[in-house]
Amino acid sequence: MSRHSDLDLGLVVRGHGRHYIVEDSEGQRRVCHPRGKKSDCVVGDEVRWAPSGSDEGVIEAVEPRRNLLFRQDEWKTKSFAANVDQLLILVAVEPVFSESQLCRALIAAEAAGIPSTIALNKTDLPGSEAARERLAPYRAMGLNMLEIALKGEPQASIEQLTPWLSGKRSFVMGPSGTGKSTLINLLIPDAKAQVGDISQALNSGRHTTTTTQWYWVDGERQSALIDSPGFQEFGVRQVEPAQLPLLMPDLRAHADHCRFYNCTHQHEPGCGVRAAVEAGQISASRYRIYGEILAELTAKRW
Ligand SMILES: Nc1nc2c(ncn2[C@@H]2O[C@H](COP(=O)(O)OP(=O)(O)OP(=O)(O)O)[C@@H](O)[C@H]2O)c(=O)[nH]1
Ligand SMILES: [Mg+2]
Ligand SMILES: [Zn+2]
Repeated sequence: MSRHSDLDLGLVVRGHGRHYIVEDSEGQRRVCHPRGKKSDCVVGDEVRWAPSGSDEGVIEAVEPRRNLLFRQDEWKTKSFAANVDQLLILVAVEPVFSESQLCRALIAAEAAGIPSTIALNKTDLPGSEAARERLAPYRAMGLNMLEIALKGEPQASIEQLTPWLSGKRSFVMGPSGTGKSTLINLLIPDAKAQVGDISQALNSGRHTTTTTQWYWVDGERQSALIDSPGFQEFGVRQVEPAQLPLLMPDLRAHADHCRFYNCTHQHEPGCGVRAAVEAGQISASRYRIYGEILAELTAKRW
């Protein structure tokens, strides 16, 4: 038994720089400070905590994690959340999403062992057809895909999402302005997550999300949604170069057919992946993005 196993278990529901909001087993939330200098908990962590002062607490230990979703850029690692059941990657018809970022989010989730769903939001806007076409390779890969429109008449979208969210802890991720906080507010009426108004000029009074935050969907605290700030950069430097094709299901399906067991699918003769690209079984854009990420992972750092 660990030294702290007599302490209460709490759930980290929000991080604020050096302190955290921890929810106890009764659902009460309080500010907690990590013991010592290291503050390496993330939203979703189970922690052992002890009361301090009248209404605060001290985090004494972080319980072992089931999984950890993070990105690793060139110089820093950014943890998103721990112990989540599934990832909802929200993209939108507008702003037009970067396919490279979408691929990277999927790779990070696959590396963490977390299943993903892609939802295309704002299908009420013109341009839906083009967005749908760009997502065709992901549908063909067998990913769970949803199409939603959260503004105006969102009822049909909510009905589509609800069974999928039920009983699960879902992390909602995606570029800025895709509707993550809008979704949270629709499913959790008292969430009051701030929603950005895209009609205003960039950076002038836009209410975009700045911290990752945990919301319970139901009173029994079985289903949770985790809102997160939109990202721009998305490094996957935690991945070994040889692992990369194995984290991309469409490439993985053809990697067994390569002549060389250590094929990088770049220039080698008899490459099953390149043959599949030429045959139209792997999308040209996914293959290009694979090459770009591989170059990043193998580049020398000076
Ligand atoms: N037309 C249309 N607009 C939408 C839809 N869903 C959300 N929006 C609008 O998109 C804008 C951005 O929505 P948010 O929910 O703040 O986006 P977010 O993903 O939380 O953005 P960040 O917090 O910056 O990451 C707001 O003006 C919403 O009203 C939709 O289905 N259709
Ligand atoms: Mg937001
Ligand atoms: Zn190959």
